[in-house]
Amino acid sequence: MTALPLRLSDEVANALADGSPVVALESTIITHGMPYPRNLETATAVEAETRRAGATPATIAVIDGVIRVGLEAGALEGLARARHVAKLSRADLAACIARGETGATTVSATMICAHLAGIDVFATGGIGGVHRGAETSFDISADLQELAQTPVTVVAAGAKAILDLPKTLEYLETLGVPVITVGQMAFPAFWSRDSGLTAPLRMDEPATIAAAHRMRAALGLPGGQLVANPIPPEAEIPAAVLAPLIAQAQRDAEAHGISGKAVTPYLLQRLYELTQGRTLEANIALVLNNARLAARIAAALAERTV
Ligand code: PSU
Ligand code: MN
Repeated sequence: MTALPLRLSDEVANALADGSPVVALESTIITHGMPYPRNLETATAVEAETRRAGATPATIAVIDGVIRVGLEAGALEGLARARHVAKLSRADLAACIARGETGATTVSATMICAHLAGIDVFATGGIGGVHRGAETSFDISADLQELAQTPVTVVAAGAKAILDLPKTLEYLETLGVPVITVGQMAFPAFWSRDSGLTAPLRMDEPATIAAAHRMRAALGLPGGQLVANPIPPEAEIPAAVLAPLIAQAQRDAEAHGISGKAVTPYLLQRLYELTQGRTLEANIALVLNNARLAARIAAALAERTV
């Protein structure tokens, strides 16, 4: 049998052995979602925020063919500074490991690795989804299928607003993925609090979200949950401000023939330029907010006494 190259940091291994709360964090947001050095500052701040909120952070990446769960400062900095790091989803994970290579994990690959390590809760910025024009491009993020298969509760500020959000919600419904908003019925749109769409479920208490997570397992249902946590009001960029800029970024992507894995990083970078950096500030605020909520959900899951 092939040995599983999975290495937990001492801190994460101890927390899991104790049954204390652990929150998984992804690495593609560091390598492909934000520019250096803000990416490194953000990754460090998200880990600190997770600790402050009472959970152990476990940032996940593949380094030299080993799945690392919990990165020490040097490894985090190496990833943040590196250029042309591979972006790993479910499809790429085994090949990267087998070749002894390094790659950043997207939501889908992070869910797989978190589950292998025994971590139930994961915080990110915004999940991938159905892209605009998917009816011709067929561009649908592997994140959605992963939510249908892997039992990890993912806290995000909705799906990224560069996507086709109505189609993303339809697709999640088809796949049987619970979409749960917190504090409001409106499905949030990443940099904005309200997408104009109503979410199928609302749960304001971390304990309820934790109970629903356990109940899926008890029912024998595969897959996780998407917890859609709106960006804090003071950090949001109104959807009306962003709409024309997202359309512009979309046109630019088409004009430059951007496709495949490059689409999301290109659109995020283009919106950063078109908003003079405002989207990055909002992205940082929403990730911190998601880490806080994820820590509370992980704490509620860890509280079980029997
Ligand atoms: N959240 C962010 N920024 C990001 C991402 C999430 O705030 O860059 C990453 C995640 O890794 C997610 C990926 O899985 O974007 C989606 O990529 P794609 O659309 O190619 O599936
Ligand atoms: Mn894609």
